[in-house]
Amino acid sequence: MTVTLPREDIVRLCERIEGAQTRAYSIPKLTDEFPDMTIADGYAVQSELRRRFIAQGHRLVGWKAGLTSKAKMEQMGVSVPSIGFLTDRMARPENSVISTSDLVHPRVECEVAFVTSQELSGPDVTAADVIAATDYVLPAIEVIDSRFTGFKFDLESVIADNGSSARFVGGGRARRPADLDLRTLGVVLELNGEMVAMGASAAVLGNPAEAVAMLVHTLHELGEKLPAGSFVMSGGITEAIAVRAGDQVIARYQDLGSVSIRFAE
Ligand code: 0L1
Ligand code: MG
Repeated sequence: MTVTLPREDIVRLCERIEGAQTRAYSIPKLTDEFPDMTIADGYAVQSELRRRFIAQGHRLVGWKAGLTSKAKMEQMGVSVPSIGFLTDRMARPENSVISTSDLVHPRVECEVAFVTSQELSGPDVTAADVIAATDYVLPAIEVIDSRFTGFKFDLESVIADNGSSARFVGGGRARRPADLDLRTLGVVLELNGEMVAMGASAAVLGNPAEAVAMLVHTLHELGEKLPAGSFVMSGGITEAIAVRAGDQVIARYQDLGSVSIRFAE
């Protein structure tokens, strides 16, 4: 990956993203000002954001794969998956109330999360390696929140915005991956008691473990590894659904139980 922007611009763009994320306002996509920005530039901005958050005391707890299903790629008009980092400040307990006043325009996604027991690294990691290195999988809801005006962006900008990461909630029933067929897990997403989306886990690159392998490959390109004990979100099974204050969301998974959250101002 080739970073083309000078460090000064990477830092300036990171400050723009950090302001929008921490004070919940929308900004134009970064490529409006830097049309030649590359995916590597996007990851350089994301890495600078991670460095700053860690320096401020946030703890890195894992990573997320994004844009890993056809539904998501079509919804957002991109053709390549992305990765982003997860910190303790983004985690929320199951059944909790998530505040919308510190988010711009939140959406929810149903995902399968992996908790690893061994380090994963390198360009050749396979889905089988991921499964062997996974302690357990559990159902999760990701709350994404693009900071770009109208939720409109391109891959370079959204990678800089840490893949729209905002909040994540794990819950339900944790299972050993060897006891499940990770390709055929069904999920139904309910918003205020009505089904709004459904799908099967194969929507995520054929098998969510493939998305985790892709994430490890991207980390390798960035000079990083996935440490043991990481919490990894493998990507939305369905398209993302917009939520607002007052909404109740339940994701019901086959074999993994359910996860619910509420939204309030
Ligand atoms: O988790 C995701 O798939 C989100 C990736 C970024 C694109 C978006 O905000 O929808
Ligand atoms: Mg997601």
